[in-house]
Amino acid sequence: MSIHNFHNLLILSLILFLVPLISAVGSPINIWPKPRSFKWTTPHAIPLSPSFTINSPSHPYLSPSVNRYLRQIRTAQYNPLLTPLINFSISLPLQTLTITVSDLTPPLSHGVNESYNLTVPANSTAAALTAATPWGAMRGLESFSQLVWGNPARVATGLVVSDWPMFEHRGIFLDTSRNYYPVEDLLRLIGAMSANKLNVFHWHITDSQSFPLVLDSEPELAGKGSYGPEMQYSATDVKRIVEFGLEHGVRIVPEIDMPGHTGSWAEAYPDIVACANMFWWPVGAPWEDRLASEPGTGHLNPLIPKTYDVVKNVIKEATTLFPDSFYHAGADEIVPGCWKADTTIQKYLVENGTLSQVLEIFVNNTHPHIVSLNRTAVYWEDVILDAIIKVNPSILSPETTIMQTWNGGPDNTKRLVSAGYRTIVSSSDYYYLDCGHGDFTGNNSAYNQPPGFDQKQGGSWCGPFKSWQLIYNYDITYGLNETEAKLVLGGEVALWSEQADPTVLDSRVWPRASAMGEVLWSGNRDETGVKRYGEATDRLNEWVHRMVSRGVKAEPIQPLWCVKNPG
Ligand code: CP6
Repeated sequence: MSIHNFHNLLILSLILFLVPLISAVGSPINIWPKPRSFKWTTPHAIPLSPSFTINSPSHPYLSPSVNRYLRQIRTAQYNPLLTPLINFSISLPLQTLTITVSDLTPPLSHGVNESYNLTVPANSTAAALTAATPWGAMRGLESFSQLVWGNPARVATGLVVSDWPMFEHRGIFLDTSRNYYPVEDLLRLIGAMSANKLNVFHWHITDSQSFPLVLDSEPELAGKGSYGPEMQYSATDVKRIVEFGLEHGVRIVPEIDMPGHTGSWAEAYPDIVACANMFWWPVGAPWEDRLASEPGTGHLNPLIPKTYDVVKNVIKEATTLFPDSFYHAGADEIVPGCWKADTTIQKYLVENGTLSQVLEIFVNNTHPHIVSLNRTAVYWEDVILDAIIKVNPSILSPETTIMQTWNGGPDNTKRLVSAGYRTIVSSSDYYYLDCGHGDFTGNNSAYNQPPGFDQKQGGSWCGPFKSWQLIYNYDITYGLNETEAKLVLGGEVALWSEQADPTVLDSRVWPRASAMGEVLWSGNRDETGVKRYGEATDRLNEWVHRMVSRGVKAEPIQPLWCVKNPG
C-alpha cells in the first residue's frame, strides 16, 4: 500500500466515522418565502468552497446582483437558531453556481417572468440556476443564499427548487412626507424587500405635511415645502434609489398625492391650494365639515388654470425621474369642508355644481396627461368609491387605470374588480403597519384640545395593531369568482409615517411584510389546503434571525425559548 492509498483510506474511514456523529438535530431547511415546489433528492449538507463562484451572463443589473450575492454568501457566516436537520458529509465542497437566463432583454416591469429553477445535486461540486429573465435569476439567487449557513460555510444539496410567484404585484408602501427618511434607510428597505421577493416599492413621496421631492421644473415646491434642505430627495438621490431597485428586482412606483393631501404645496403656491393652513376643526367634527383628514390642511383647487400648470410640470418630471410604467395619482380622502371653504369653489357650487364635479374636472385635466406620458395611472379607491366626492367611473377607463383599496376589506376589492378594474389590495384592516400606535390628532394640547381621553370623540383612529398572523391569514381574493380574482394584481402593506420614522422603520415593517410576501408569492396553505401557521412560525423565526444577521432590525415573533423548543 502506497502512502497515497493509505492517506485516502484514512480520509474515508474518517468520513464513515464522522457522518453519523454530525447527524444534525434541528429544523428542516428554511427558505422565506416558501418556494412553490421544493424537492429533496438526497438531502445532504456539504462544505461551501471558500473560492465558491457564480457564473452568470453579463447584464447591467443581474451582474451587480451576482456580485452582491457572491460577497454575501462567502462572508455571511450565518449561525442558524436551529441547525438544519440534514446530515453533513465531509465531501468535496460546492464550487460553482451556474446561472442560465433564457432571455436577457425583458425590462423590470409589471408581470415580468420571475420564475426560476434551482438544482443543487448531491455528490456534485456544481449547482445550476435557470431563469426566464434576469429578474427571475435574482429571485433564485436569493433562495440559493438561504441554503447556506455556518462558519465554515456549508450548503444544503440534493434538492430541486422550482419556483414562481402567485401574484405579480407584491409591494411595500412608505410615506416619506409626515416624517423624512434618509436615502440609506430607503435602500435598506429595498434590499430587504428583494430578500423577501417583494418587487414594488410604492413611494408616497409627498403629502400635506412636507414636499421633499426636488423638481427642476418646480423648485419652490421642495424649496419651501420640505422640512428643510437636509430633508429633501434630489434627482441624484432618486436615480440612486431607482438604480438600486433595478439591481434588486424592485420597481419604484412614485406617488405625488393630489388633489387632497397637498397642504405643503401652499408654501410655494398659496393661490392654487384651497383651505391652506386653516385652523383645525372642533373636536368630533363630522367628516363632511372637516378641512382635512388630519392636521395640515390643503387641497389643490381644480378650478384655477394655474393649478394645472404646476400639476402638469410635477407629473411630467416625476415620470422622467421614475421610469416605471405605473404612476400613482393619489386621489384619496378628499374632504368636503376644504373645498367648500374656498371662494372660487363656493361660487361654482352656488351655480349648481357639485363637489364630485369639481373632482371630475381635476381628473379630466390630469388623467389624460398621465396616459399621454405612457403611464398606467394608479388611484386610491376613493376616486370612485367615496361616499360624497367621487367621479363617474366612465372617465377612468380600466385600460389605463388601476385601483388600490384601503377601506372596507374584501368588499371593496369586489366592487372594484367587478367594475372591471385591475386592483391592488391594501386593506387597512389587514395591511396597515402603522396601526395600533394610538391617536396623534386627537385630544392633546398640540391641537388645542383638552387633555385626556374623551370616550365620545374617540382616540386611536387606526387600530388595532396588525399581527403577522392576521396578515398571513388574509386571502386577498376572498369572495371573488375566478374572473374577478384574475383582476387582483397583488397587494401592498402600508406604513404611513405620522408615527414612524427611520428609528422604527425596520421593526414596524419586518417581519410583518415578510408574512404578506410569502402569501403573495406562494400562498398560505400546505399541500392539503390547510393554512400552514405552525410550519410558517418556525420558518419565520429563522427568517427574522437571518434578516437581523444581514443588518435589518426585524422584530422577534416569539421568545427564543419557543424557538429552541418548537412544536
Ligand atoms: N394619509 C393619506 C393617510 C391615510 C390615507 N391617505 C390613512 C387613512 C386612514 C388610516 C391610515 C392612513 N394617513 N394620504 C388613506 C389612503 Cl387608518
